[in-house]
Amino acid sequence: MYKLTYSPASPYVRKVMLAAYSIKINHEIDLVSSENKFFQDLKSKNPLNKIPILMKPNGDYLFDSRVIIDYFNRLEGSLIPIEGKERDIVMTKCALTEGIIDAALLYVYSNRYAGDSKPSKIWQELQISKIKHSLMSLNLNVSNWEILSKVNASHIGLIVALDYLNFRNIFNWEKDMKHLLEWHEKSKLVVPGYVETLPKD
Ligand SMILES: N[C@@H](CCC(=O)N[C@@H](CS)C(=O)NCC(=O)O)C(=O)O
Repeated sequence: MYKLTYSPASPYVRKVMLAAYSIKINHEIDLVSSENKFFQDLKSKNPLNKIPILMKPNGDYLFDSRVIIDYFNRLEGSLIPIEGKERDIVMTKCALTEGIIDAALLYVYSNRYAGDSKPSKIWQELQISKIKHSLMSLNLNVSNWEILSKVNASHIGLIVALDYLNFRNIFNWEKDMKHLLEWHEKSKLVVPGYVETLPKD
């Protein structure tokens, strides 16, 4: 069995889990949550002290979510094209969705780690503007994101990013982004593990 550091709210963990569902290895993964005594041990494998970390059955471990998904792709091959222009396109799309998730998390952390001060409005607005610009661009180009045969890593990234924005009430994109909303409504029906991995506190 694989072991995966787990938090039900983490968008990066969700990406990994959706990738695992997609290549049908979700049943081979033991989710190690923070109550488990093995959690800190596993987490300490990453000096950055971040999750997710995946431990393979042979004891090797991998982080971060991008590296884990790349590893899954080598097991099965449908998540990221192996080479050529198609690979560049999917990787670039992944980078965009990753950037949205990163900005959303930086926004959440600006509140969570403000201590006794007020969170920086400038910082928060900067993150929101990155999210907003990205979603506006996606709303215009979402026809290029259609899930044709199999779900790939960029579809997973976008689904996770949109759900995380809703989950943390960061930015109400559904109101103005009609095409993106249609994509989301349609895509969530075909992404394996979508409901099982919805974020929760
Ligand atoms: N680039 C990393 C980001 C991972 C990340 O930031 N995880 C969050 C949880 S959602 C975390 O561990 N945060 C704790 C921290 O930043 O100290 C990935 O793709 O896995």
